Amino acid sequence: MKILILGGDGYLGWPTAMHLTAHGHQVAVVDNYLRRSLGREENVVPLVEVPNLHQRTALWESISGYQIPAFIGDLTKWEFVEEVFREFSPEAIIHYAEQPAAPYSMLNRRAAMLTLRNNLEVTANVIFAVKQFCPDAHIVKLGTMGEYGTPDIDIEEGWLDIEHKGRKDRFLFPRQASSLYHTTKIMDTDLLWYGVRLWNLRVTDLMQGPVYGTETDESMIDERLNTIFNYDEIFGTIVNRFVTQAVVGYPLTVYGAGGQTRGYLNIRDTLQCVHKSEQTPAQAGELRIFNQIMETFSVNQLAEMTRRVGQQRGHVVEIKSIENPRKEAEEHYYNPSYQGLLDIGVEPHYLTDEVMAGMFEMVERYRDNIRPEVIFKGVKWG
Ligand code: USQ
Repeated sequence: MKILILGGDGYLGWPTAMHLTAHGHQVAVVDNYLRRSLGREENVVPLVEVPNLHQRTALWESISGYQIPAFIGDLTKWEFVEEVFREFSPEAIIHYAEQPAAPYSMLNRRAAMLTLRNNLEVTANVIFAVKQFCPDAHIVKLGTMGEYGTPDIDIEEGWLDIEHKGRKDRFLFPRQASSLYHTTKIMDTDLLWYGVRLWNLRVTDLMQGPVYGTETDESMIDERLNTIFNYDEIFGTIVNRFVTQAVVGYPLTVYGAGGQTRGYLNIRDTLQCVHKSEQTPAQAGELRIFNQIMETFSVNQLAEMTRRVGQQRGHVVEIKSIENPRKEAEEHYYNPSYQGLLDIGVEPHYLTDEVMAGMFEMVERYRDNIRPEVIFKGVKWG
């Protein structure tokens, strides 16, 4: 298959590109380095600097023999989108090309507008490009579990059957995000649903939870192939952050009561989920939605686990509840379904003490790079 990966320089995009070529696909990547430049503007850097996309693809080719053409440009610009789709003619598109951080979207009005514009314009351009250049191509889009929020009922996989005044119909599951980033993902889902209804597009929308880790089969070949690992408040996700905090002796930043429960997954499972989705595509005229998580944890459970594993490795780990900078429920019901991806063959990797110890090992190697001042900035939702 010819697969175009949008956002191919990111935390998930680059490992996906290597993984899919290693599984026999012809892959091209597109990126405008937005995430890198926003990080520089906010004065945060990943734990380890990674090579640029041209250097990464050249390195991967020299090691594996697989070529990955890289298009550098901005997918909000239609001329560039046209050029990429004309030149590569994809059969599947994996769309990660978005501003990915909830805290970034809540920094200020400018960051909020950048997130709204970038995410919605890229998604709309992808829909128009598929309609015009490759209407049979399968779009695999990365959404988020945060689209659902934390409702007081079970969360279904994307859809809800409703009976109202004696009649029944099926609707998108109600969505209510907490950050503006998560709100753009809701709007993306709506745009995709529109493209599916109007133009018969085939779409899989993956409602992904927070991802942890960096290690994949391909990155293990050479550490220069590693993906970015952020531990700062803006771009870092909780498990990656807690492990880094434990290594540097920074008290684990539990926001508020710590009962916030989310579905989590190993980065290896992101690759599996995307790969399996692409292998069993949605039908023309179908918006297929999967909840992309493998297990659930509360913030307190993750903090306890980090302390346990950290102490076993000789770190002194303190847990500290701090005032929650976000506006979110700190104790709530949470019961999402997540069967669909298992049904198409995904085999979960769970967050065990051993897996977390592997993350500690990597972070300990780069301990001297950790900058404690970026761990907490206090970006407020209010
Ligand atoms: N949290 C803490 N302490 C911290 C960091 C986070 O208590 O130091 C809490 C947050 O308040 C939240 C939970 O941990 O309740 C998860 O936060 P996160 O920063 O790991 O994840 P989030 O901001 O929700 O966003 C991340 C990814 C995003 C993805 C989303 C999936 O950055 O791209 O869409 O996870 S989900 O959370 O299911 O919406």
